[in-house]
Amino acid sequence: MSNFKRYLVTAALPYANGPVHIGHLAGCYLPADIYVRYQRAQKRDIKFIGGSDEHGVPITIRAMKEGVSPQQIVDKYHALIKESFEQMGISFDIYSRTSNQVHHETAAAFFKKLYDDGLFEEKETEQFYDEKTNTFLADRYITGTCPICANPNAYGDQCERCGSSLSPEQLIHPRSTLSDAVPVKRKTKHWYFPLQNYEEWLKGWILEGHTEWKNNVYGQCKSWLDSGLQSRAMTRDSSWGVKVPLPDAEGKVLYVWFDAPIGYISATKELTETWADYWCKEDTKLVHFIGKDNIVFHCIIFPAMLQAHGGFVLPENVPANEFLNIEGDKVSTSRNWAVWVHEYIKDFPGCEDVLRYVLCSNAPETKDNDFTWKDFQDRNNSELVSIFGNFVNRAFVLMHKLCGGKVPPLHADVMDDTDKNMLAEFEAAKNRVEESIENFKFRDALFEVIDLARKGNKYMQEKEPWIVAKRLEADPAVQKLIDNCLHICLQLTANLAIMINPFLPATAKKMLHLMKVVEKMLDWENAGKTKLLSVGYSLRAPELLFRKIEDAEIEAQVTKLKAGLVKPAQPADTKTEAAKAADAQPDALKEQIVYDDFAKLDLRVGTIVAAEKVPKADKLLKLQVDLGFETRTIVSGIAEHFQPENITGKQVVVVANLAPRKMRGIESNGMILMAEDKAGKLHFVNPIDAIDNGSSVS
Ligand code: B3M
Ligand code: ZN
Repeated sequence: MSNFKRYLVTAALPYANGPVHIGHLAGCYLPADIYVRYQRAQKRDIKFIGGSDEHGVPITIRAMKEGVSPQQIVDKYHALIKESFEQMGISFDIYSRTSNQVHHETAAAFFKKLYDDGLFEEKETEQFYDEKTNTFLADRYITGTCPICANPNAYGDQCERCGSSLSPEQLIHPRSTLSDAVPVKRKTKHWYFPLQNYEEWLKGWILEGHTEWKNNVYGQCKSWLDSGLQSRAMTRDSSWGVKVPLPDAEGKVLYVWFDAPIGYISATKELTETWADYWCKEDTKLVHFIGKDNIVFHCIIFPAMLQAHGGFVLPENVPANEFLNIEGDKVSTSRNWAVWVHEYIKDFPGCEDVLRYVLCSNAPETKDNDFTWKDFQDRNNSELVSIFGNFVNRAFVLMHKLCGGKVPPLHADVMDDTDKNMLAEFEAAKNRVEESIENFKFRDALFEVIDLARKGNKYMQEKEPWIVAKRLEADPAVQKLIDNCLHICLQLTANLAIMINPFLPATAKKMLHLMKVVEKMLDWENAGKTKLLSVGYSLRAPELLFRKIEDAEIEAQVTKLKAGLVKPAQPADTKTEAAKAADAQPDALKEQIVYDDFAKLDLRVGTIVAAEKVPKADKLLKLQVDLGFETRTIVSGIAEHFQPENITGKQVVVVANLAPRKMRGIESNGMILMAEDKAGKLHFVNPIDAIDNGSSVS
């Protein structure tokens, strides 16, 4: 069906600075594993590559905070993450780490080749430096008072209170988050990769060549490419990472996003001597599974690096997922709002497949989705237990009761349309599952498998072999009807095992055990077949595949989640009762104003007529807003919440008399009003009915 001879599948390398949570699983590891297990069952030549990302600022910061070395941090979390993946059945062919020797050599050689080919620009710039800890500070690691709203805890790149996008220079009383020192400016030299030189090539390769990529992925690539690419520094000042392999580069390491994707290549080298077949031969299908925050790195930067280096295949697809929220709120590791995989495994031993099931059937494939414990319970109890598990269990119980514990024969002379239709469903379901998996639609694929079990239940209900059995004494010939029903139900059970295997591998194993067949039966070529279990073969006594999940277990999880939530740091408890009561309000109100203060604002309705990303600013969109009497350029800090293409045509409320302000070199003339919900998500504030642009709001 495809021209590819071999598959190379990667799943994003998680930073080894903390455990993995279920959002990680749903975002990329589970879909990758399903895809790989399916391809293995298809007998395709495939390698599944994973590993820990052990470099970069997140690791060094964590180490500094815990007062240990970066090596101690990565050793601890690499082991923990690896174990969580194993227990969840994520079946990597190798789970490596970027602190390995092979990786250091591979990444350094990659850099050196680009350097020797003259593909980097060398630039000296001034950057903020913390003299206490001897570190250059990324913008995020500088805080200070916001010049716009006086928030004392604004970051060097953004004020989270007023949403302004800032540069560290603008902060009043800047401090290093590492030591509280006042940062100073220092000159430093770095090597930049001129992405703009690959822009035309990338446009052709992605925008014209890969229109089949998922909308969320294609859309993000398009908006990056449309707003123009720029040079990016590929080195950093740090002692932790892959050393820059040049003589005059003391204290410099490769930028973590330069070295990490090369980690896929290094890990393949570690795995097999034939690594170059996978990485360099055109008939390899390379697929990167990632979360949406990694799209630009895997679709634009890494491919440009591979192209610049030459000799490597490019990703054929990058099926990135969106995010999974928890109980209506964004996952936040700093607030500890997350369901940690290693804790789930402890709390629900033997229920790994249940989590796989829930995360796949609710996967954020096209938009952000929500995980709730209630939904987890419902899907387990009403789908896994009541549909899938129940069907298999009934088939086994009845076969023991009515057919002597053996696979009964199929009697062609008494087959009716219901039997024939049921048998025809095997192949039809298999085709649908196959098609969905090949197209990275894992939710649909899983739904088809459950639906097949649902049809099995319906079929059994229609045939009612337990009722037919009551006529046996009077009419022994009805045994044939009973045989046919259970023969078909057992063959269906075998099919369900094959089709559920990529999704719920432990469940498929249990089913093999019940049917006393070998693992070979799970080969995909057997899916759709109607004679998998031989007539007369005796099968084991029934055992339940899934257990019910009780209300109390769910309540305990919700309580644990809420209790673990880390509240933003509060000063020592010296507050009056009144102040405490005020704190209990969702957001303390600002100081009182008089009407004249309000009347100074000129609020107008406008329509966004164009929107694009601001290059090099993750948070900013440049908007053109039609105010009726004129169209204005407004720069707004909403890029992490909205895609440009989704907001044109929207009406908004604009503060129309705000003094102009330059952001990233663009003059912004006004501000649009947004509402922020508890989860930190932004929503437009606009008139309920479309009205004329320029209408005033008061
Ligand atoms: N470690 C970012 C992340 O965990 C990064 C992925 C690297 S993939 C090469 O989201
Ligand atoms: Zn502010």
